[in-house]
Amino acid sequence: MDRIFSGIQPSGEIHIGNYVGAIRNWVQLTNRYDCIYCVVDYHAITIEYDVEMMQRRILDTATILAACGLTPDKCMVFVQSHVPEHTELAWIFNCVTPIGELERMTQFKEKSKQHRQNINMGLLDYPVLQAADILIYKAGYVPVGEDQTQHVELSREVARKFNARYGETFPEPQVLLSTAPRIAGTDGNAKMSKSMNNAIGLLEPPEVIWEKLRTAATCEHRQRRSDPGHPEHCNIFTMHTAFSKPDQIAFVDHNCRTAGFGCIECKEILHKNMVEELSPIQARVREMNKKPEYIIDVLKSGASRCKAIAEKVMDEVRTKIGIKSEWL
Ligand code: AQP
Repeated sequence: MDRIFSGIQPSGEIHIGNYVGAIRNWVQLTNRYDCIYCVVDYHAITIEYDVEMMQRRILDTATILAACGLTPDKCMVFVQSHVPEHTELAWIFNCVTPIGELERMTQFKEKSKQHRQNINMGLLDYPVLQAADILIYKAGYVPVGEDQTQHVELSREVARKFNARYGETFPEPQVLLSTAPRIAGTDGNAKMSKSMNNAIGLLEPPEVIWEKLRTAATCEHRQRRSDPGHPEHCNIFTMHTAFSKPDQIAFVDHNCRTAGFGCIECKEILHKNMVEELSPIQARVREMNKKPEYIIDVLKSGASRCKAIAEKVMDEVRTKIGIKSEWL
């Protein structure tokens, strides 16, 4: 079976962009692939973070993954720092990655603007660690949101450079996009992000979700109720495509274009569908939180299964680059 790898940062509250752009797709893929999913804590320390909160965030993120259906019978889930081979391989990849390739990464440029006080080496090197995350398992496919496609392309470049220098070792991983690869924030423009005040949290109660949807930006051409809208320019419509059934999407599309209903009615339908999908996940999270040892066991077993794979690949890499000491 082909292998899949993907990761999520414990950098804040998981939001519906993470869910429809990545996690929901991850669950579906477990039927067809050997899947490895990771809580990437070393990535999350590239920006300012609350040290006291980190362990809580890691466990909360893993709990959400399990509540969404990513359980050990279907896939491996673990914490990045529990398998140190990731960072070891990243160092080796640093030595084949041109700095210029990293400097042109869109995420690096954006995060450098967002975190002017803390433009650290980790921020620049982020995609190299990501390449190591993927390639330490020789994963062929990486299901991510649209924002991460450039980084996966860089992983391919890193694999090519390593293979050219040291001999065929790594596959060139391919991106797998979900059907909703980019959800904009409630402001309607920027990508919905944990670190921006524009996200709808996966665990938020219905009334909080409604308040965020009610005030969320819609198609700018629709100033009055009688103005026909353009669903293709409306983030609420994008959310419908992620949460509503095909007949409802067609209904919404028609009524928006013909001014058949107002944005509030459109948002009410979305809210109902969103809450219907998120409620069972929220209930499972509440159940899992009553037995925290379950998630700890999931992460421990995930790490030990992944470490076994990663150790073998590192052994091969050390041999290929000439640093394996037989006398040790
Ligand atoms: N708005 C989004 N729409 C679709 N997919 C998204 N993803 C993130 N935001 C959206 C996808 O979710 C997966 C996990 O993301 P991540 O936690 O590794 O980092 P990120 O992309 O940087 O997510 P955030 O929420 O924007 O976090 P911060 O604010 O900490 O940087 C990835 O597959 C991502 O594509």
